[in-house]
Amino acid sequence: MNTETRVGSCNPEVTELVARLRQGDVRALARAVSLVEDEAPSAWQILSCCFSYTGSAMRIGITGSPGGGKSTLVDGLARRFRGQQTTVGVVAVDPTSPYTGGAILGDRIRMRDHEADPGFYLRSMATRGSLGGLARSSADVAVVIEASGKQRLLIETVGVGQDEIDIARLADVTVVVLVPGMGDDVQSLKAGIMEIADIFVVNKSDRDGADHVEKEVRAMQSLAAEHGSWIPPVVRTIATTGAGIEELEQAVDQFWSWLAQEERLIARRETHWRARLIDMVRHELLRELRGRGLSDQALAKISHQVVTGQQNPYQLVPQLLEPLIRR
Ligand SMILES: Nc1nc2c(ncn2[C@@H]2O[C@H](COP(=O)(O)OP(=O)(O)OP(=O)(O)O)[C@@H](O)[C@H]2O)c(=O)[nH]1
Ligand SMILES: [Mg+2]
Repeated sequence: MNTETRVGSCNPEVTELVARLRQGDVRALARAVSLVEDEAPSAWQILSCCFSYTGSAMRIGITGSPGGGKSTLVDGLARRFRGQQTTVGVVAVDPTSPYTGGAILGDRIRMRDHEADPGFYLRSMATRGSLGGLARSSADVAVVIEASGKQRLLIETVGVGQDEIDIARLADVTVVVLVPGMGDDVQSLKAGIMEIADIFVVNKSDRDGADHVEKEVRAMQSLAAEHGSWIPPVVRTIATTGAGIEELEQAVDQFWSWLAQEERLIARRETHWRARLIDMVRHELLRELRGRGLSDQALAKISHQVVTGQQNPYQLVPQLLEPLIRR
């Protein structure tokens, strides 16, 4: 299929915007990302248009405790990749958290170096109130950034909630960042986050206790029932000096090679898409219903009626869906 026919299925404005971002126009890319993030009316078309250009980038998720040095590691990896002429996109999901504060500012200062580099693009995203909304919008933003031709995507999230774990799950390679001083806390980290690790990083290894954290991880691994044939390695880093970044890159490459075998990457992406497709359908259905008057206010009213016995939810839901079903 040639490029023109694929892009041609979108309206002229979107086609032009996507063509521009594909040619490396950073402003077009920033605009497309904003439209997608804001769920503007053209968002769907932009995504539909961009999707054809995705699938070949390596997506690396970096997650872990707040302030663990994730952004510094992302920066270090990005620099290495750029040094090899590999283009890089970063989606930094900022928790706008009470934990570290100023993280966005930190990211901006560090990333200023990359500003003039057309092979690098960073987007910081703030957490939204809507449940699951952040995972979806970061996945969508990643689609647009990848369509601009970035070969590697780094997705940073704080592994504090299910939402963030869902985001990390969108990656092909998930790096979980731990730090010394967590001690027995490794076990108390959200179980989910430990399970999604393909690679563990013990960052801030310049501090005491890196051994201890590594031991904790190993102990946990030996208890885990099923590993498959990949046992997540533990890489020690000092992100601020760059120590261990090369080893981290090697671990990422090794995992990527492992994924390429036996169609593991395809299987992994299929699992991700299964979850995303369900989420997309659910989201679109709800959006459709909201467009037909199911506002928050209406929802509150109906809920009240359900509680007071004036409405039967088992009759109501089919009624709500009825107009959406074409027979
Ligand atoms: N000593 C030491 N400090 C580090 C290291 N890596 C990062 N830091 C510092 O730790 C602080 C937090 O680093 P960030 O990279 O912003 O951490 P983060 O995980 O992205 O933080 P949030 O996004 O707010 O969760 C900064 O002051 C870094 O300079 C390290 O290896 N050793
Ligand atoms: Mg950060």
